[in-house]
Amino acid sequence: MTKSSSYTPPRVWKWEAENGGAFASINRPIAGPTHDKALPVGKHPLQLYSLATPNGVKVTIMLEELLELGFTGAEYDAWLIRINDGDQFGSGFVAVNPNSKIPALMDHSTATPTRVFESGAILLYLAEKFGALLPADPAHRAECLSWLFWQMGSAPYLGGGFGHFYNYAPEKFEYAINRFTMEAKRQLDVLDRHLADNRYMCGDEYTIADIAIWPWYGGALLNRQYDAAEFLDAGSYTHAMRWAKDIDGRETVRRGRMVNRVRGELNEQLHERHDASDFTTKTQDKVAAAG
Ligand SMILES: N[C@@H](CCC(=O)N[C@@H](CS)C(=O)NCC(=O)O)C(=O)O
Repeated sequence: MTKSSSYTPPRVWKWEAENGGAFASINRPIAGPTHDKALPVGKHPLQLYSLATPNGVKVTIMLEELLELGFTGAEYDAWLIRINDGDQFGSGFVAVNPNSKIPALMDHSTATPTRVFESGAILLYLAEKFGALLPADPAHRAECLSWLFWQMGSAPYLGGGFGHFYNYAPEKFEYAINRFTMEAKRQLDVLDRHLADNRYMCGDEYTIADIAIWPWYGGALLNRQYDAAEFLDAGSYTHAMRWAKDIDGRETVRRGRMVNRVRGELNEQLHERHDASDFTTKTQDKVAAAG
């Protein structure tokens, strides 16, 4: 047991100061825009406003998968939203997502433009729009949606719970790390047991369930998040690891991970994507070389 904190909560909490930690400067207890700023609109029907976090790359992987399958209507412009600079609080962004979080999508191919926010809703919207990556028969569709919504409910414990306290919090709180490590490992075991009998989350078919789950849980297993693979004993989840590596080998995933990425190797960063050729001509190393 860790010793109890000396902090006694006041009767009514007040927003007085940043509370420390990696994202302290953008955390606010109120919603709504902080400034006026219109969003740019490009030439394609789909306009994505995002950043290459696990929630963001779900959508860019989905769009790259759809394009690879030949759905030209899935062409998109991807605009960079720098959440550490507060771009998500601009009036234009808040009009697309009142929750001020990436990813957010506008579909201009509909009679009046359609806004979609929440990564799970965006995946489902795109799967239904193009009739792809979501099984058609009711039983498989139910299984796929069950895992999609499992991800939406589970990942906040991995990211906001485990990742936050293991990596981002200003201090290492043993109670919080233990609590969320317990849950993160339980979730990895859920995946591992399921993937022992299934190639993908919904059997033999690669679907939006894989696209939703992989960036979070594949990312943790492949040590791309929180530098915690050893701490979580990632190698012991052999079936989930096999699945994580399998999906990591997809060319569509490689491309999807590059879009709106602002960290890591320059040749893996494509800050904005407006055309398929941008992957070879406009990565950040080429931008830097061009001066
Ligand atoms: N449930 C949402 C979560 C989105 C989310 O948390 N986005 C983060 C980045 S991964 C964000 O935009 N954070 C900015 C902020 O909290 O101000 C989804 O799946 O779309």
